[in-house]
Amino acid sequence: MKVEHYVGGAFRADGEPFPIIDPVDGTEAGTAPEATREVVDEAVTAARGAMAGPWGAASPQERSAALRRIADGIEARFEEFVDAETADTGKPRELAATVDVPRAIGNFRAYADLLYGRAEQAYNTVVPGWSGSGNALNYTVRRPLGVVAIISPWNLPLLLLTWKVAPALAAGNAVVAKPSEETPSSATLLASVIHESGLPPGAFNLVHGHGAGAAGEFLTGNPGVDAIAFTGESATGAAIMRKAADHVTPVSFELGGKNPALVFADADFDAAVEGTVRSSFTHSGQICLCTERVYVQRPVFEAFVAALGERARALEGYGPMISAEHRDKVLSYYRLARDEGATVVAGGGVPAFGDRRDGGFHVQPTVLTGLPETSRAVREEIFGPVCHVAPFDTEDEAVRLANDSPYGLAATVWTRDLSVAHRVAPRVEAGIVWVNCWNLRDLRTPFGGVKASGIGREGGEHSLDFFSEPVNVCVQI
Ligand code: NAD
Ligand code: 6OD
Repeated sequence: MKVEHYVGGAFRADGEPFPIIDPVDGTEAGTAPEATREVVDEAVTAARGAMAGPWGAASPQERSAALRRIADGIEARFEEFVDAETADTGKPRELAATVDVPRAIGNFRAYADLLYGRAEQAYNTVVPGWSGSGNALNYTVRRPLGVVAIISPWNLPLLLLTWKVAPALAAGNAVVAKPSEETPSSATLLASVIHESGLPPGAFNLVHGHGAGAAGEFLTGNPGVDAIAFTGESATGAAIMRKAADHVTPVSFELGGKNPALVFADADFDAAVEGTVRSSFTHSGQICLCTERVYVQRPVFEAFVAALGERARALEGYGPMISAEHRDKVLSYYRLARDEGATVVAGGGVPAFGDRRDGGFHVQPTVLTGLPETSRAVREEIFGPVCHVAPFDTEDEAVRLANDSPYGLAATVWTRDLSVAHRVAPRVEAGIVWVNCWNLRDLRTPFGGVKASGIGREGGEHSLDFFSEPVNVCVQI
């Protein structure tokens, strides 16, 4: 497919082409155009124009209907989206077909539903009351922020882009989106669906290109941008925050993690092992919610390590790292862990397939033990198919180990004891704690991270809160 920008309702491909690499075999699969500062500025101007036109005046019901048309448009081209997502990321087709693309549809429908059913109540609250100098009627309206910049990563390209685009449009904003330079294809298809859906020109714009010193930075530094919603690495979030400070631009950040799993001795053993296989190795560990630190209560520690190692060694059909650079980063952590004294229970290297995949960026699913909590492999986000397993004795120790991290995105707790689950979960410093499950999502619930894992919450009305501004109107009676 042809990867193009989408600005002011028109597709264009100006800018130096850069290669899109197939991570499965390392070959060049196509190119994408690198947006210049002028293209980015034009996209922001187009978005401002849309806010001044019919899109800015659209009612919540009209916006809801628009989101529904976009969801239907993705559904109608389901296989094309699966193809695009699979080609760019190298992830197993089944994953794209059961998670990424359905969730993109779900993201638009969730906000269409939320808007349609609750627009009036949620957006206009009437509070008759008393002010210092006399009777007054106060009411609050929510208005969109204006032009929202959305910058997204490569790991779940369509899911994470639409997770922000849907609520941003629902709240009545115009969007300029920049997907990851590694995975531009599904975003381009989305632009095509949005175009066909009849959304007014400029309400959604798409620019391609790199981040630092390029399209991403041109966008976050543009004074016409009223808010920035970003998903990606914590270090990138810090760089964007510095840029946003110039114009005091509000930010919503979903950042990195080093997520713990706490396995208590009374847990359903097989479910905890299977759950940890999923939470550590789905999409080869390239999901921000993946587990990289596993703490197991001592009576079942040895058995758990053996079972997890066996399952990791038996994994087949897993996808590659996104790029040669990322593969090298993950392998450097495998080496570092060894140097720091780790025991490698499973994996630790590069698989040999004897086919075209040997030119790609695969690494083996890896289970480590024996590292001190101070080691870099235990503290730093690796973002690959790897976890370190360590024992604990008491509930307090488990909580202390889980919280001893600069990150705080997600955690899992495995136990049959409801009292343990309810005592432990709220003490874990994370935006979401899953009990006896992982990545079970209700799109109305708050999603986000604490500490270096993010700023703010997305999901349901939490996203609508970020993407709109309450304005209080006070009428003296
Ligand atoms: P990244 O931070 O390298 O890139 C993300 C996006 O930011 C890309 O579009 C990139 O071009 C852009 N970018 C990079 N530097 C920029 C700059 N200076 N200014 C503006 N834009 C810039 O992240 P990645 O490697 O694409 O994704 C992996 C990371 O994302 C991991 O750390 C992972 O934990 C995190 N992540 C977090 C969540 C979450 O919900 N918390 C979800 C997915 C991924
Ligand atoms: O499920 C979600 O809504 C979400 N934001 C997932 C993030 C996954 C990170 O890679």
